Amino acid sequence: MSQKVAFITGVTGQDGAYLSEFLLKKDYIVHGLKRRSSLFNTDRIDHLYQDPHIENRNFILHYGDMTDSTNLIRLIQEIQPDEIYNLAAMSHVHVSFEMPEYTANADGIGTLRLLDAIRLLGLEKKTRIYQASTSELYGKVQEVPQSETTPFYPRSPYAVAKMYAFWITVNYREAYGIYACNGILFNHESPIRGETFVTRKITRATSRIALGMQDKLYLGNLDAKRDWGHAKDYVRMMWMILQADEAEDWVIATGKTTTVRDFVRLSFAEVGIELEFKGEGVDEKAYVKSCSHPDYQLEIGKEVLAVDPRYFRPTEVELLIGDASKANKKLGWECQYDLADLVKDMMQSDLHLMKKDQYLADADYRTLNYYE
Ligand code: NDP
Ligand code: GDR
Repeated sequence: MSQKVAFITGVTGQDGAYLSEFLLKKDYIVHGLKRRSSLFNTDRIDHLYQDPHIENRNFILHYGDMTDSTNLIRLIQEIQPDEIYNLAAMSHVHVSFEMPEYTANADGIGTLRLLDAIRLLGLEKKTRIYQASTSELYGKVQEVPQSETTPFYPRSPYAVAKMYAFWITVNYREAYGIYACNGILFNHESPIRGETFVTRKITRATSRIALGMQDKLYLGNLDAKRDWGHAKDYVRMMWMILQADEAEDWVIATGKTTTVRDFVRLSFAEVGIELEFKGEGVDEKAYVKSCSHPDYQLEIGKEVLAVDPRYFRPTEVELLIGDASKANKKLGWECQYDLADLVKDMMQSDLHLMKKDQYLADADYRTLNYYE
């Protein structure tokens, strides 16, 4: 049988990197869409890089952008993919309030551009497409846990753009018979999660604080609750969704929810530091209560966390908890990582990275000190 061909948009992102690894292991030829940038932006996939001068490569990158139809049509014509995974997006909820029009264009209309390219090129029967939909669609709480039948109530320009993408995917499936599916994925994290999402911001800062490289962590809403899984479990499900007999929409989640505050507690616990939270709302702070790890000794009573309202969102999603029983039953999908495994994995990786940073700083090399 000939090798399957996949086209991944957003290949340089967290999920794009894990999905590329996963598909290459399954002997796919993987094509990825990357944006032109003034600096290298392929850190997460550099280990998969293949010299363009060698023949028969199975990992091939192309320049492009979700806002450029001609580019997408040409690439899909050239690649003739069996499967498209549309992971590209301006994916930061808070930033989408600053860039609503661009977010609508890339995340909403970008999806239409891909679907319409399939139709225009007559690939309706050949090419299957996965759309990266999101638990942000549920927004304001209507029902818990949230499943495929829970109504949507988006609460950000990002979620509204993703709602257009969700429905245009359903529409092209129904109107043109394209095998097009939405994976409604709840938050999933990993050691290569973008540094400005809350989990990674916390594990990076916890590592730096434990190593004496940073005094304090500033966060926004500590009460928000998220259903956090590991990205490695979730990319496996993206593939399973496109192998199912019928094109459908699927919720992927762990079924457990945790506050941002408890994620902070768990991260500090990984370096043996117990925290005490005091105060409420914008006045809430966290202090070191005890240190049990010989390598990470901070002053007892030291303030290590404060709330900064700049991280509050104009409209917030307070509670997400998913019901993935359809995927569990029909596709046999199950998580291999729980929250404790996830926090451990992220903390181990960030401690290692921050120690490297510290080493470079001690040797008088300039280090990047930006932590939003
Ligand atoms: P990331 O932010 O890590 O990656 C996003 C990717 O999209 C990057 O490769 C980025 O490129 C690329 N991208 C952004 N804008 C454009 C554009 N205009 N044209 C082409 N490429 C673009 O996201 P994740 O990997 O975490 O998420 C993958 C997808 O899944 C996203 O669509 C996200 O909205 C969605 N999702 C994510 C969840 C999560 O918890 N991680 C949960 C549910 C849905 P560059 O590297 O150059 O910035
Ligand atoms: P989210 O992820 O908005 O759920 O979107 P994020 O990690 O940004 O926020 C989660 C919750 O933490 C609260 N929070 C903070 N968030 C950030 N980024 N920075 C802070 O300092 C901070 N303090 C508190 C937020 O208010 C929020 O309630 C992610 C993205 O990956 C989307 O692309 C994806 O669709 C959804 O997950 C599912």
